[in-house]
Amino acid sequence: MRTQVVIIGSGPSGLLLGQLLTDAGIDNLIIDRVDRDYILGRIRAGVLEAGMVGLLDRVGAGKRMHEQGLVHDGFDLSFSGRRHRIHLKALTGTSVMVYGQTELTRDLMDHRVETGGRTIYNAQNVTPHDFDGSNPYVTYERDGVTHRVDCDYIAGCDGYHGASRAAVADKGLQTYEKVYPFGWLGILSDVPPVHHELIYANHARGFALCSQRSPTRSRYYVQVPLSDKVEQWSDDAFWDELRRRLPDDVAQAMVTGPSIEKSIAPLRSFVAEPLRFGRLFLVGDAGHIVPPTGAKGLNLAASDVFYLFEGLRECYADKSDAGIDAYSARALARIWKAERFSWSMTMLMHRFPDEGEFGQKIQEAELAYLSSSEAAQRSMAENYIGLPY
Ligand code: FAS
Ligand code: PHB
Repeated sequence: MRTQVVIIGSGPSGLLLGQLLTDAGIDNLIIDRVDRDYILGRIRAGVLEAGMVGLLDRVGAGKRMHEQGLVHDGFDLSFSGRRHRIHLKALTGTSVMVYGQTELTRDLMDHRVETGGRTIYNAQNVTPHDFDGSNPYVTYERDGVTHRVDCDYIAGCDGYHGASRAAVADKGLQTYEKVYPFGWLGILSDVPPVHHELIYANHARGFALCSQRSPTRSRYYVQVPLSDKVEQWSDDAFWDELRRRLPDDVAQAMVTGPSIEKSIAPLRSFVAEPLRFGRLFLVGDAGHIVPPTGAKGLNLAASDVFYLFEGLRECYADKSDAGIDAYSARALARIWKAERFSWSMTMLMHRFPDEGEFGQKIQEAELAYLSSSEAAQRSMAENYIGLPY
């Protein structure tokens, strides 16, 4: 089999890139190791920057997002028993869209089928080959048969644990990492959100986040020790701990209910450099990870895809490699700014046991300063809505 671009991974990165390529008349094939239902069963991100919204509209997969998504003009910071709203729209002129990654992925999958895109699911041992040369190819096994796909370029959109970054680990890859001493215990429940916007809570007991998926479906998180197992947490224990970390008015207004999903995600900051190795490119989580505190993970995947697509389009349309030559540096410039913001939000909002009471007081002082300084709020707002591509 031959195609122009093989995309490894059918998550948001792979699907968005695949659709942009299809729309530009560039043949592509997506290969994933699991199937559609497994991918859609993973509950992940919830906040979309305008850049991601614009790309979904550009590829014609934004209809349901506009029908069901929630436009948010701000979010609350909760600390020292009070709340302060960060007025995103008033401070930057831009809002964010609250629309679950699961639904965004579903929309892109459905649109890919409607537009004739090809996806191979349940492919084992997907392996990129000869990407240092001009005739790369990818092999995979399925139903006991080994398949080979020859191509011009390979996009590694296979996430943090994928095969793409592993294939270049000994080819001069440099990695930068910070692992945080806690995780996020997340719950999805069909109860109305406690507030019409998100609430990020700093509390001596630990961080909490009130998010949502719709007017009838809520997404909540509490910081937990890395040693915790999700089985240790009953729904009641979760709700009790969440309410302890919120201001009284919010805790009293909280509507609780049974969890329809409950999981613990570890937090890390991670960047791989460079993001290009010959004709193989690392995209999205394959190249970087951010703690979800800044809602940047999914949105960084969008800007990577934008830069890589522009480069590949130039290769085919203008016979120019300028765009793919610039991809890594261009993407990393935006990635590191998002890594910084996600790190700073995580350091500001979470409890670090080693920092003691002094650390908690410093965080509360910084939040009190932030709530009194329009300049500081504008800085937080412009990073949260997403820096320019
Ligand atoms: P993905 O990991 O989404 O997709 C990679 C795809 O590649 C998967 O379908 C996988 O099956 C496939 N794959 C992997 N290895 C393969 C192989 N060897 N061969 C073939 N296919 C392979 N971001 C936020 O902004 N907010 C959040 O709250 C948030 N929560 C998260 C919670 C968790 C538990 C995780 C893991 C991530 C979270 N993220 C969050 C980040 C997340 O949304 C990512 O940024 C987003 O999924 C990135 O998309 P992709 O780059 O497509 O990678
Ligand atoms: C979510 O709704 O899952 C969510 C929202 C904002 C974040 C992280 C996660 O910063």
